[in-house]
Amino acid sequence: MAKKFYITTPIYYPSASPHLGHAYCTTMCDIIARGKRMRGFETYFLTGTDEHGEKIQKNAAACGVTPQQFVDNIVNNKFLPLWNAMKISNDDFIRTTQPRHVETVQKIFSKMLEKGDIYLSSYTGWYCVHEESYWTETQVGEEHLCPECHRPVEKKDEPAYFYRCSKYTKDLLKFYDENPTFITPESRKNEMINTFIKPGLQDLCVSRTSFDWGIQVREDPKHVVYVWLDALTNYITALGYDQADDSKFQKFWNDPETEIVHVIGADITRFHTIYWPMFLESLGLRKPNRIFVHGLMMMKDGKMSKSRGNAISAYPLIERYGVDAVRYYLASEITFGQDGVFTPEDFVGRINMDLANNLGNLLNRTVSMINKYFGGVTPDYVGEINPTDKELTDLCEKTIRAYEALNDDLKVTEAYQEVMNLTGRANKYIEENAPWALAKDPAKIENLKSVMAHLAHVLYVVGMLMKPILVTKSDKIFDQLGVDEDKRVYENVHDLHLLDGVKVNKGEQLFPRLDVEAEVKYIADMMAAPKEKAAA
Ligand code: ME8
Repeated sequence: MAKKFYITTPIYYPSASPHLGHAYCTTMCDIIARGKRMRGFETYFLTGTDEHGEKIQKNAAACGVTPQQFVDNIVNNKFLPLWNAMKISNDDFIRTTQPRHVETVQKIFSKMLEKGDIYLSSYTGWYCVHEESYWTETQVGEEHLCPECHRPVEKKDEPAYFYRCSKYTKDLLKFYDENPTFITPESRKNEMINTFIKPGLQDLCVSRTSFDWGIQVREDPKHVVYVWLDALTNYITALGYDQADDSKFQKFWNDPETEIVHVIGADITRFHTIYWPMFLESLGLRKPNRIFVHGLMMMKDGKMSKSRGNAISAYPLIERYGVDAVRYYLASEITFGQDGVFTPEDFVGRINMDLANNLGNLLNRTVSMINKYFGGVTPDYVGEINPTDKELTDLCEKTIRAYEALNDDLKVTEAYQEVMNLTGRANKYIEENAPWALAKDPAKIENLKSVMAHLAHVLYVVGMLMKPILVTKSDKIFDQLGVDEDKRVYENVHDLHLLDGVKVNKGEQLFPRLDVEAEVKYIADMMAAPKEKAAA
């Protein structure tokens, strides 16, 4: 039976257009999902938008439209077209204003209420609209600033429902201990324990009465459900939890064999690693296998964010350099799990070095030589003839194994680095064997054939392993190698004879080399252009 895999992105706030940071997270999840599907895992990939809350209500009011009109506009005109342009292969798109979600959140709230995990009390404290979070007197300090985003907070005093965190704190710590990879990287776990759990976790305020753009509490309609309780549950409501057809929920959540991964940014670790496991415990449901915390994409002047107005969009980059190049840059330049800084120099340099020089060149040289020396027909693979033939075939197998293991461990950047290393080794193999010299010596014809067969095999392997990133260019590699559509399958990476006697087709440069100075200037100008700023 196929192994099952469920992966999710955060559901983003549709308060403004998504920027390259959002595109980063969604693209990484897409690369992981495509990789798993390609390798035969039964995969479900979810993304969506988090549409309730005071921030959205205020943004909509500022634009003179209803909150629903506001979010519809941003989702339909900004998010969905971007995911389309980035070739995101999500299986579903959840919007928290959809009835399937709203009704299920109401049921979830009722269950928690019935169980005594949620109780009515009143809240007096400091509230940050931007973070949709309450803070204590100590946390906001004398200046009354939000400890998270440093904006001024507002004093609030309202009746509110609370979630009884105290009931589950001990279980949570036990769960962390028993599941050491639940929070990755591990440093994030220590941060959560030391900053939030050890000082004593307060019960969480899970309803609001000061605005109404949210999911109504059925039992007490002047309350709306706190946006984070609403949002986190998307991971199960989208699968049909507690709905008439819950077959996806049974398959991708309830089955203990399914691997469940939530990928999030560091800014929302607390909600996913502390409250979400507790909510699941309340519902008697299993927890995800992993909360993978990726780093933030920064600009030279700090975190890229909508409200700072320093965010850049993925669109102009896709238009000029193509979706494959942008996806490759995102996956390779920033080690998954660490922060990274976007600079035009790194962007152009990365594409030139890896895609144009390393991969593009290997394809170009190989196809040209098969044309020149063998009339365009790839010679049969006949075993190891040249001194480094075996090393190269062994490296192919080793790369495939490392690629699978690293990807399964979510070390995505490292996995694709292995593929680039193989590509680099193949370019070196050309230099070592100097086919142009072999071609001059009729006694070396078998050596020359072997070099071409080996190179074609490496290119097939590289094309296949890169497919989750190079969503259009991998097929161009296969086109140039002459691989039939039905032979473009993952299992064939081990088949050394796949390309025996196959006719190659010389095509265009896979990734034309970029003029560094001109392109760096182009991107820098684009970054300097005035940008849409979030109303929040
Ligand atoms: O927090 N670099 O939504 P959000 C990398 N609705 N990733 C970034 C980024 C950056 N500069 N900026 C944002 C919310 N992200 C909630 C989530 S989930 C149940 C609810 C990514 O629109 C990153 O993954 O503020 C971050 O966690 C997410 O966008 C936050 O998106």
